[in-house]
Amino acid sequence: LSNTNDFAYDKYHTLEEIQAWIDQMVSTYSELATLFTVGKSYENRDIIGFKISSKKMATKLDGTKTAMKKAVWWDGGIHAREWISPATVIYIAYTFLSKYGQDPTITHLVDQFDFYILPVFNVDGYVYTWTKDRLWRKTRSKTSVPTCFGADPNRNWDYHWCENGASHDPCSDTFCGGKAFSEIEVSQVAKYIADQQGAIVHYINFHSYSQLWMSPWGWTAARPAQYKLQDDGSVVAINALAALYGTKYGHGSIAEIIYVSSGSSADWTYGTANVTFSYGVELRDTGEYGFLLPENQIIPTGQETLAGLIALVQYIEKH
Ligand code: ING
Ligand code: ZN
Repeated sequence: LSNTNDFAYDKYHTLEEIQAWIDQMVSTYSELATLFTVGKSYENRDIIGFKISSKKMATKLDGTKTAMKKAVWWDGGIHAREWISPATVIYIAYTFLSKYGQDPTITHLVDQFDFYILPVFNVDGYVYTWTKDRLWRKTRSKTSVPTCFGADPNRNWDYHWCENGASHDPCSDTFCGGKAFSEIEVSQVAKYIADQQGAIVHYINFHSYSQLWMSPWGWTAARPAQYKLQDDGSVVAINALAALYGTKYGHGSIAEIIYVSSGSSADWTYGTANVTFSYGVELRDTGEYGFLLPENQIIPTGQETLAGLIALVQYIEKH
C-alpha cells in the first residue's frame, strides 16, 4: 500500500491486507493514530488496532477542561464469518481519520473522546473463513473433543459465564469454552479494556446480521437500572442510521430482542468494566444474503452506521 487511496473500501479484505491498512493509517495519520497490540492469538497472529486521539484537551459541557479524556471502543470481527463488521469498522475509522480537521462534527468528537479501533478481534477465525470454511464463527483453539475446534468468543467472557444461551459442548457454535476467558483473544482484549481504568464509557461489539441495536443484558431478560439511558441511545443511533437509506433497525436489550446469551462482551464491559454505553450491534441485512452480504452494500452500510455512531456519541457526550 503506497498511499491511503490504495485500499478498496468497497471490497472485503484478507487479514494480511487489513493489517497492512492499519500500519498505513498509523503512518499516514501519525498525529492522530497510534498502533496498539492486544497480544497474540492462539495460532500466534497479532491482534492489532489503533487509537485515534487528538492533542486537543476535552471540555465539559460548561466549557471547562476535563482531567482525563473519555474513550470509546469499537470492535469488529469477533465472529469470523461476519465480514461486514470489520469492513464497517474500517470504513468508520477511515472517515474519522480523514475528516478530522475538515468536518466540524467529527473534529469535535475526536477532540472530546479517544477512539480505540479493533477491526478484527478473532484473527484466527477470520483467516479460516478466507482459506477453509467461509461460515466459520468461533476461535480455532483445541477443545476436549479432537474433531471440534474453537469456542465462541462472545460466550467466553467472565460475567455470568455459560449460565444460559451458551453451550458446554465443544462442537457447538456457541461453545462457551472450558472456562471463562479460556480463549486467549478474549482474555487479552478484556485485560486491555480493563487496563484503560474506567476511561472507556462506550463500547460496541459489531456483528451481522439482523439490523439490531442492542444493550445489556444478554444473560437475563431483566433490565439493568440504566436501561432507559442506554436504549434511548440506541433509538438516537437507529433514527440517524435510517435517515440515510431507510434501513430499519430494531432496539432493546440483547435478551429481549434476540436471545438470552451469557458471557458476551457487551455484558462484561457493562457489568464488570463499568462501561455505561455498552452495545452489541447486528449490521445488515435481515437474512436475504445473511453473512454473505454483497460487496456493493459495504459502503452504504458504512455510511449509515457512521451516521448512527455520530448521533450516538453526541448523545453520550450529553449524558
Ligand atoms: N449474534 C450475537 C451472538 O453473539 C449478541 C448476538 C450480540 C449476543 C451481543 C450477545 C451480545 O450470538 C451473532 N450473529 O453473532
Ligand atoms: Zn456475531
